[in-house]
Amino acid sequence: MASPHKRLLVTAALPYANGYLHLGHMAGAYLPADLYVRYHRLKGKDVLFLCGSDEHGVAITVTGEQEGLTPQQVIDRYHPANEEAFRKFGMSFDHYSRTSIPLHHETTREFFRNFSDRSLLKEKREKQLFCEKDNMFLADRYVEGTCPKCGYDQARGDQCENCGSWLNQVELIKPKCKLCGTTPVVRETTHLYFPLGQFQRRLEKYVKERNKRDGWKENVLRYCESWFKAGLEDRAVTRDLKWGVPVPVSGFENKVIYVWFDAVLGYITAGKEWAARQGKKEAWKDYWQGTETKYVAFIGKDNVVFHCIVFPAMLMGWNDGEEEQYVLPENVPANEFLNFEGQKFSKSRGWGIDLRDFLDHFPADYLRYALAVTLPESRDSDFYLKDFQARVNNELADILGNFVNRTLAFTQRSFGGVVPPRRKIEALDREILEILSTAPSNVGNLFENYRLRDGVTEAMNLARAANKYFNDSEPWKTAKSDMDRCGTTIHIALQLVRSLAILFEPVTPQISRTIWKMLNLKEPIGPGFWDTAAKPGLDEGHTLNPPEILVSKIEDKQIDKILQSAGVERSLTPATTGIKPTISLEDFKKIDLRVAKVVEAEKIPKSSKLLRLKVEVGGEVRQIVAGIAQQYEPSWMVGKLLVVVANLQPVTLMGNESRGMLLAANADDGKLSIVTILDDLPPGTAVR
Ligand code: B3M
Ligand code: ZN
Repeated sequence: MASPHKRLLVTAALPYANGYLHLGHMAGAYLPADLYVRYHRLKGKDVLFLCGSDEHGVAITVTGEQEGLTPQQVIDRYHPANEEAFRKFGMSFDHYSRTSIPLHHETTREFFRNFSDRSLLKEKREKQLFCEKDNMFLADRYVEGTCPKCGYDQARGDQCENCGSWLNQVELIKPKCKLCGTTPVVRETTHLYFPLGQFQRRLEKYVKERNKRDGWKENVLRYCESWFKAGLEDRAVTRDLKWGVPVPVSGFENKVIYVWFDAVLGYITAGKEWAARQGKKEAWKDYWQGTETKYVAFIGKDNVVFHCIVFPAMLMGWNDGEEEQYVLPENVPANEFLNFEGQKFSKSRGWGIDLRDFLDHFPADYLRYALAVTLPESRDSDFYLKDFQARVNNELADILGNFVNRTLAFTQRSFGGVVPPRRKIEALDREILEILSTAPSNVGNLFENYRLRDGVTEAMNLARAANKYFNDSEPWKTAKSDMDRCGTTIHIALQLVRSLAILFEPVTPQISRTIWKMLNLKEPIGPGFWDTAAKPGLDEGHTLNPPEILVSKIEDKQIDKILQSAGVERSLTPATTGIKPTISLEDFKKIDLRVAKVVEAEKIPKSSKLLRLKVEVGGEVRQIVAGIAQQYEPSWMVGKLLVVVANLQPVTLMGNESRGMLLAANADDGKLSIVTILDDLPPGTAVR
């Protein structure tokens, strides 16, 4: 669909400057944003692409405490490192800013003051968690506990990473101070609150409208719906912390503004800083305040509430009182998570690979391609190094690289490196030219609809078709019998090479540049080039440069080396995808599996999935909550002998404590079967 907007503003979530970027980050927000932007630039759109480091909040101060650094030292270590890693990865930001700069403090304070002056902020005295040992209020990540919504036991004071809930810290079950591990007490403190509830109706309308116009992703809509359903509440936007933007309201001078309030405004600051550096101080307004702008915010799924609800509400709040009108996101394409070798990326557990390390081993384009075709667009996806190797070797090298190299080598050998003339066209030629003529719009439509993964796959399909054309045309044979025919084949193959360079530019910009150099084309691939890929664009008689290898295959030993540096024993092959890395016998022995006899079973009210079971395990009856209500009748369960993990940390599910977990087989299609014991063994018997 052709968009009526003249300008495109694209932002990608501001990563915290408290650690190095890993591959999960790249697949979440950054690569998708870059694909989208590069495509639109080639379409000739006027694009501004902004990002920067998020340098406030407890994410920074906790890291400082862990690494023995001041907050300033933390951000001065990670901001430049991440900016550099992004550059190496090929992110085409127009500007990469940071939120610790004075300009950003000004932007944030301006919004805050505006809201305060217009009485949008309410002062409230409320209960907060206070650590008596550390003598401080435990803002945000200073406290961890069990999520009241999903039972995840490492939820933070403000947010549960597992279910995406935005939490009020006093709701946390079994809260613990992150610094000393003790249980905090509840004390009262005064904060300023932003009246989110006041905006609910307008926000619902906003999401509905934009979804209708620009097709929001299912996962994002689902998150929004659930928050609307729960009802939006006032939220504190100040914190009892030292690190952050000081609150510009009297009586609150010794508090700072909540990090999420300032972080989303960081996008605006990035625009201002970009404009200043261009020497056109006001130019940011063309994008941020123009009615002709389409604004798209790329993020990971854990940031949805802040971008679909909090940020739009803040912008509405501003727009209500000011003449300068900010654009609201037209779409917020959020990706799910990427796992590494079957497990979640985790900084604290040291699981995953830093982008920097990866780029020391392999060219960025290899990674960009492999990530692009496994983007977690609608559900979590997995990154396996063996899979990465296979994607590079079997697709990037064997399909794209091979087609380009064989075509160019053939031209050198048989036509002295000069584009031969196109003579009579035959059915095979007509067919491939037909495919070529629709490829840019096919790929483009997918990109425009945020189906970036499919778009890249579609571009590779053109390379596949091109190889088939080469094979079927057999130019090595016609070179001996019919030079005109052979020349026509090579002429068309060279056109395909040129088009492929353009269609791959968003995903593998360096490879495209190399192809362009080999084609000896002077004007670099740039604005407006996309649509030219539908048609031949190389003239007969044009002289090419000698070919060079485009993509080299990755050897097993290269994969082994990076696996070692990542601490992974062996990568899982795509065929065994899903099998987790090897564990030791010791590790396995930690799990206490026991036979358990069901003595009672009942449905949990209001839950379609959960059953509450009372099971006997070696002289003790305990409660276990299991997600098997759709498959098993409670009455049928009674008397069955199950296998349970008896020493699993208890969790609370919908208010019901579950002490242990029963084993069940889960098939991909949702089918499920509990594991039962066939013979009559006493409850409590060990299972090994
Ligand atoms: N820094 C959270 C994160 O890195 C946060 C994003 C800010 S976007 C304005 O996941
Ligand atoms: Zn949760």
